[in-house]
Amino acid sequence: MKKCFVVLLFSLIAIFGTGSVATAVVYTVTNITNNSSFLRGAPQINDNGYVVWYGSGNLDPLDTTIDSEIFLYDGTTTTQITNNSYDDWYPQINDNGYVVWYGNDGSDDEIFLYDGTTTTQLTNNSYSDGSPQINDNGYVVWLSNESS
Ligand SMILES: [Ca+2]
Ligand SMILES: [Ca+2]
Ligand SMILES: [Ca+2]
Repeated sequence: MKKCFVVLLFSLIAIFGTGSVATAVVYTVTNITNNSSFLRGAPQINDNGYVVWYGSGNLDPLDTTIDSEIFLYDGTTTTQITNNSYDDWYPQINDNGYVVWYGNDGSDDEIFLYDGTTTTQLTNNSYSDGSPQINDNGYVVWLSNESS
């Protein structure tokens, strides 16, 4: 058995090592957004194909008073996670579908967490919080500026 494995391994190395096997790469392009909003960006994707980004719920490209919201695409459906009158920015998603981002509470930025059902505000202070990251165990890190 061990012998067979070794033979197979070397065979694979021989095949791929020489680059003699032509492989056809097939791409499928899916257009997740289809609107005229100028305010959208920072898409992130997890290992399950879920995508998050920030964008505007207001589709008027000339309206500069609009604020940004957080969107989640699960491979089939797009869900707007936030719906408020303040800016929400730069979401990050882990492989469990948890999303973190920072948003303004009216005076400064705070960190928010969406667990697939509920949104929880992780910070509540008077200084700036931003750049959150979440790992697959649910740990969140972010940058705080207590002097701002
Ligand atoms: Ca918003
Ligand atoms: Ca804050
Ligand atoms: Ca605050």
